[in-house]
Amino acid sequence: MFRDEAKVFVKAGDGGSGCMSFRHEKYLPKGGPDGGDGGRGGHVIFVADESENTLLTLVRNPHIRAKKGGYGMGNNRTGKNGEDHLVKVPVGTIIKDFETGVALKDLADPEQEVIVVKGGRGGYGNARFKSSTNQTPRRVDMGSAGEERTLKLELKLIADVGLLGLPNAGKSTLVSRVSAATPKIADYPFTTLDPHPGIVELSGWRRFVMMDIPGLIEGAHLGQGLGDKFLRHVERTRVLVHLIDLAPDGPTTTEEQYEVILGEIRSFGGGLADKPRIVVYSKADLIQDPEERAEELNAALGVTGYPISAITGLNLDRLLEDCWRCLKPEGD
Ligand SMILES: Nc1nc2c(ncn2[C@@H]2O[C@H](COP(=O)(O)OP(=O)(O)OP(=O)(O)O)[C@@H](O)[C@H]2O)c(=O)[nH]1
Ligand SMILES: [Mg+2]
Repeated sequence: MFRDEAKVFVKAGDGGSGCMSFRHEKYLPKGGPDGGDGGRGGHVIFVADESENTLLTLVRNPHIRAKKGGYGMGNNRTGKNGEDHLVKVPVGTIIKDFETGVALKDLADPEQEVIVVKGGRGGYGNARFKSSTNQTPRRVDMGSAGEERTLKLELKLIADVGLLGLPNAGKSTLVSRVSAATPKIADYPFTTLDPHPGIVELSGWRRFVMMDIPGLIEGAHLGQGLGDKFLRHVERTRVLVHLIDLAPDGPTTTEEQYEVILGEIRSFGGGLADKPRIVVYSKADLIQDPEERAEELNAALGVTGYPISAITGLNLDRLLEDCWRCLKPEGD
């Protein structure tokens, strides 16, 4: 899990001032005070919205102000309440006080909302100050100031797609090619030591998180290599992409590499082996006829993989669309 962050300043609307007014009518020269109260200032409300998926808009517009309440008016009319300012944030946004770091709200569910700063109360008009001893009060209230504070927003992102493969299979290269992430890439095993997320953006505002993890080797469940603890980072993903090197430079064949990973995810348990898994053959640019080799491998392994290349871009769009389809089975 990693975070998108934003720092925002929010200010609710000030309450409108009360009105000073006396009733004057033809046959009622001293009709008494009739100044209405001011309206309440607008609140700033954050609401979790499923169509939002980034805090970027807030990073770019970090000052949010709600409207002031209207002034009170004569004839005992109350001022209009200031319009509330609704801010849509992605589901999963945690709102914290910037100074103290204390969490105010975790907007975990769609449509959930919270008033982060309250609008000021409208001031009393002079009609409120009328008493038996003061029939002509010349006093009104200003209305109180709207609350203000600085907030820190954090968006929890849970990886949607997890990558699996032996060291050097090309996992980090793939993430760096399809997202803005810049993981370390090198031609030696165990380049990646920690899980590393990348945000993949597709046309039509579609977006998902792809998690790059360290390579697995045979016996990882027994602690070989870097072990298999980091598999818990892909345990909650909805789909796995299994990369198999078409041009392995060690003694293990492509077929054996596939079996090694399968064995390790079975040993890890946690339902990992039953998750939807897309098989791809990486580094297609390094061999002569990758399509033919893919068919051969599919027949031998009983899967429906296809070749990809992070260098030439072969089938990368297809892979991302396949990931998306697995993430959105209802087809929206
Ligand atoms: N020709 C070619 N080389 C690739 C491709 N993808 C990755 N490589 C190379 O393969 C090597 C390993 O790539 P990485 O992306 O670091 O592999 P990894 O799976 O992340 O490896 P670990 O982090 O060690 O588990 C690097 O030298 C890459 O340049 C590809 O599509 N074509
Ligand atoms: Mg890597």
